[in-house]
Amino acid sequence: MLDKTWLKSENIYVKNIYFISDAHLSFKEDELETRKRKKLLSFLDYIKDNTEELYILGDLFDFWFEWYHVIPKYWFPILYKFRQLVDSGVKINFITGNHDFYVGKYLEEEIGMKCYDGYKEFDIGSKHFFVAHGDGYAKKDKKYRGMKKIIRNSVSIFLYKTFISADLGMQIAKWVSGSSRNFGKIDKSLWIKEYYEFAKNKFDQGFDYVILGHLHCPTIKEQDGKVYINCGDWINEFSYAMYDGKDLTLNWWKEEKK
Ligand SMILES: [Mn+2]
Repeated sequence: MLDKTWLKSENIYVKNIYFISDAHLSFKEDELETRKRKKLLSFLDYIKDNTEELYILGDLFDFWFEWYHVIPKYWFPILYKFRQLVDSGVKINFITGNHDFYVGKYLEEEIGMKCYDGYKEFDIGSKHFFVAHGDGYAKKDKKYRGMKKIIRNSVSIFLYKTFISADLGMQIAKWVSGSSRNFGKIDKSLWIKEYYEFAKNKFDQGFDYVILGHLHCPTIKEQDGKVYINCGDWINEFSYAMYDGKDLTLNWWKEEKK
């Protein structure tokens, strides 16, 4: 394992850590979806051997819901790739977003991801990280926060799992989802400001790096050595954040890298 690690800074050994968000893997099998999945697979292949950890900051799926015995069938090649990464020693952390509707045990038990609801705080060397999807952080998103409480409570989930068959449940999801592609195109300048305010607030609390998603707008802001990044998306941008043990950077995936 040692040959894969490099001495970077502060005398600690670190491999690159990658952060992505908002792939919104959908049920559609059209050209855009095919391209998206292909790009994501090539990215995962690329990072397989030079990363220690991958953070998925939410909205990996347009809709994910697990029944007691059934999971959605659409994204097997990607789930399999995640499993290969885990088997080769990459830690995958999945902080769920508003579209990853109900993440049960499957992704942890069968794929080996670690799933978190909300946010995660952690340290690498002397650096404090705060990462989250970020839904509900903007003022305009408040209405949604109230709705989330109702939809996502354990009683609603129990009822959905028990009384709605998987096929009907996925059909309902198909009817109601599909807005995410346009979400990437609406004007979110106010949201971007509010997210940066949120990050600055976290800087004041002592965090060095704040990484969020949800906005589909790749953004990087630096303030006195502290960095806020919005990961963008894997629909139009194919952007990701990377920490190499020294710097946190925002990058765009170009398949040629392979
Ligand atoms: Mn989102």
